[in-house]
Amino acid sequence: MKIGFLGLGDMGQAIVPRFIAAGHTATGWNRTKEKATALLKLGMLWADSPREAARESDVVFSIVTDAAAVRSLALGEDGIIAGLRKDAVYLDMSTIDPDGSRAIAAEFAKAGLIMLDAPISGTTLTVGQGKASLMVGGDKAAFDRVLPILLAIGPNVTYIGAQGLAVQLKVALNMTLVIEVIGFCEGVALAEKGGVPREVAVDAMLKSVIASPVLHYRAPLILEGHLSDATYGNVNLQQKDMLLALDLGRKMGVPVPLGAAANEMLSACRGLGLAHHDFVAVYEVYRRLGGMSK
Ligand code: NA7
Repeated sequence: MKIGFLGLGDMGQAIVPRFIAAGHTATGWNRTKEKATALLKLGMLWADSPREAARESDVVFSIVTDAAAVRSLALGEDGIIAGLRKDAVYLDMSTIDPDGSRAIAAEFAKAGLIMLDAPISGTTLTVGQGKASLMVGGDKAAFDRVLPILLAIGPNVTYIGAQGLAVQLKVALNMTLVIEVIGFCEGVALAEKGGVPREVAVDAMLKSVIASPVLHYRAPLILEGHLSDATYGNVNLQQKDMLLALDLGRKMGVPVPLGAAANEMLSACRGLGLAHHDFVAVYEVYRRLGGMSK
């Protein structure tokens, strides 16, 4: 199949090679062209605009930072909407607010075109391992048509329901993930201040019932300390999703007190100049609050 791919940030760069490896033809575009260099060497073709990428494609994906970015590349003058064929399908994989996603999909529907919300849960690491999971909302028949292509990303593809419900779920999932990891940081800090070496605390906790995939792959970053360059999701990106969750909770009348507390810890990371580190930098915040020396 011919695939158009817009947004070659960390996630896009991890996903496109999976399509190429599965034998699809990928045509990519990114606002900053330099980021495409490695993918072009892998065989990805370049398009000069989202419209051009969409024109020749059977399926078009985007994955960019926020709703404003999705709007600009989907609905702009040279956007996907200007190039997408009626028999093609557009899937946005970004984590954005459900209403914003539905509003963009409504513009496609008005033009007789199909857009699905298809956020991905995973990191560059889990995408590379084929372990990321995809949630899809919108037209079920279109979902059934693109399912074989989605399986190139990973085996866990779930149809969630109507337009916007997949991003609704994704925001809830990311909030849960952040609370879980920050809870782990809090527990390790408590053990460490009491005299348990950090490695021993982390090792024992990962052998206990609280262990989970996300704790397993982030725990090494906690052991290295916040100065590690590795990042699966920096503080700014995670806080974007926490703010989406807090906003949804407020609008719908669903209290999310643990989400609010976790979000405050992300603000503390930013205040300490740790915004571009993986959000396990929260561990460093606990260490400083708890009076632990380096
Ligand atoms: P990155 O690595 O920060 O990449 C962000 C991407 O979004 C990158 O391709 C950016 O282009 C692009 N971007 C950001 N703003 C715009 C605008 N205004 N117009 C066009 N393109 C834009 O993020 P990830 O890949 O980790 O995550 C992307 C999404 O998936 C996000 O919603 C996560 O929550 C999940 P650039 O290279 O800066 O020109």
